[in-house]
Amino acid sequence: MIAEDAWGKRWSNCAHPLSHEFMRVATEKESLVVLAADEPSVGDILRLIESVGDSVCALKTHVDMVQGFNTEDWSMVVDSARSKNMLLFEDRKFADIGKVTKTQMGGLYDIRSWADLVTSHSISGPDIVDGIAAGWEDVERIGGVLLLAQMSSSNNLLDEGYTDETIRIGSASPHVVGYIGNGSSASDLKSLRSKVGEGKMIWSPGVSLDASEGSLGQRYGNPADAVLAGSDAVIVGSGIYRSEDPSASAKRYAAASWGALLER
Ligand code: S5P
Repeated sequence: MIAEDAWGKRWSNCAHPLSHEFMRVATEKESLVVLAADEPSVGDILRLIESVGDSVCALKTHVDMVQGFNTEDWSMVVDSARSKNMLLFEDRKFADIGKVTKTQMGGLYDIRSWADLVTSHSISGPDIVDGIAAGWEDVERIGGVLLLAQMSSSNNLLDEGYTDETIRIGSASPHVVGYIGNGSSASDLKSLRSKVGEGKMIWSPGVSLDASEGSLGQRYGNPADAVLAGSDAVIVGSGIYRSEDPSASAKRYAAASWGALLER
């Protein structure tokens, strides 16, 4: 199948090149899964990429949770993900003023040099997106921002007015690829999709095929329901890396999410 047929209106309306890159990879792998590789060791992340890379489209990292971080080890993660044709997605959840955020794209982790996508809060206003883009510009790379429009955690403070303002910021910026939506609630996702329209992606964490609740306030919904409600990617962490057979588990999430896209 070609990406354009699988994605329909989303393909023709999403302008950012990275959204097309994602849709192409997803079509090739028949998977809408983004792996949340929340492991604090480079060795564990590398083993995970090796075992599940063929059925996931992007590697989502929290680089600041890696113990004993160093650039050399990290370049192995980057190379390994690239060799498996995965996008690199740093879930940094930036939240500062624009100029500080620009500097934070560099620094110890040098996110600007390897990440294709990053997450950002919109709490500090629209300039944060320009700060992130300026970081990529400094190293002559193109990247995309996913703004947190909703969250999956219980009792979070992102109310509907906040979501609406976040979409307003995102719509006005060519650097915003899309939004993080609450994967634990199909109705939240439907409402988000109706506000966002076809021109941006929605990626959803808070999905599981087995659990309805995670630890420390995480909530889960069904990944196929999330896609049917309008989500374009399901972000899966513990459902894959904590399972006894991560490779088999990743394939289950891939099949559930891809099947739902075709149904949609
Ligand atoms: O609202 C959110 C936003 C994000 S990006 N809720 C989330 O859980 N996330 C991220 O998704 C979180 O940082 C983690 O890496 C992943 C979910 O992990 P899981 O183990 O619960 O699947």
